[in-house]
Amino acid sequence: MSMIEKLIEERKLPELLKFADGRQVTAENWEERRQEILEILSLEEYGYAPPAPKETKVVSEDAKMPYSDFAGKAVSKTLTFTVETDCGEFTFPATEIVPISDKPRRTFVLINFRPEVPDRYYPTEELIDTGCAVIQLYYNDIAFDGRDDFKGGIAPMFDRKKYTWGKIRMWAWAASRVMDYLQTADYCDKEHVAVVGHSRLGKTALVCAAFDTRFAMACVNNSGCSGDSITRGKKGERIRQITHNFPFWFCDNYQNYIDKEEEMPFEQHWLVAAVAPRKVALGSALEDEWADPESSYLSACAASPAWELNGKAGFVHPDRMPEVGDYFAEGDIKYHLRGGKHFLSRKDWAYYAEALKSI
Ligand code: GTR
Repeated sequence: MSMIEKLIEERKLPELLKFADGRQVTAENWEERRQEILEILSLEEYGYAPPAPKETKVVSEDAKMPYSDFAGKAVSKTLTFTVETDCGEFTFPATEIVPISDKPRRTFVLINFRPEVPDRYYPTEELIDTGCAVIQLYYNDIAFDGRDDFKGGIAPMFDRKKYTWGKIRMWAWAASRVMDYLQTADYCDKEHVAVVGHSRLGKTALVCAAFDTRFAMACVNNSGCSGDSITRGKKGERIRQITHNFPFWFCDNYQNYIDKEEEMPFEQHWLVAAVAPRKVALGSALEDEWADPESSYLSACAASPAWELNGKAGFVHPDRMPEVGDYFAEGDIKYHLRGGKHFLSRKDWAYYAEALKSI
């Protein structure tokens, strides 16, 4: 047994490639297993979301931006989207920065903490230089990231008895509405759209791509607890702390596993695997102990069989833990460990842009 296999075995993870009824998962029934995983994660962790609306309408476009057009290299626009909900219309904005080119642009959907462009998590000019478009939504425009008894944003637009979604799923759902729009956007290379987010929004990006197969890749930065990090044996943040500080990110059932991680009928590597056979790019930072880089890396290792099953490479990595500067990009799961703290840095973006251009 390899060193990594041993470390994974010590975590006593629930089986990824076995159905709840004990059947073995094969390449042929992987999609059925993927649906089962998504069902369990909806029931136990993130809650159920309403179905996609019939239409995501662009109701206004504002081409005026306070930052000009980035030396004439890109066109920027703020769009306003409207969707029909069970309680009337819900409207939210998003800002796109599209490099000027006559070819379709690979596109990032960035779920961000602030609406401004540029932003400290959005190095705009560097990204324009990669040739990729970015469309950014601001998470508080969808649902307020705080205790509001689900009274603001999209939350009260649906019956909570029916749809138990926590805010992570609400933000992810909105990113899927941006994807609805991208299906109609001339500039967008529809086969190469990635969803990207950092920290709580890294968790969101991973959830979004797991549920929405139109995304070719999820770029998941420092997502940690309830994101890409395996929960069993995890250091730093655990279910107790995250559900105490941010109960509204999840459905209520998740609280059943406070200090009972070993009883969870699921694990976070299942969420990573639910993106298979598409791509995932995971990013960790050495000093981000709260997220626990080791548990993210082992999660990538443990998720890999979902790709291997489909005859794909999965996660290609050496038989050791990662070191600062490592970037394992060969397989379908890409992973990097950079130095420094919890942040979505230019360095992380450089890896994600390289990954999106390579797929
Ligand atoms: C922390 C939270 C983490 C992470 C982070 C962030 O307070 O405990 O799970 O999501 O916030 O989003 O910056």
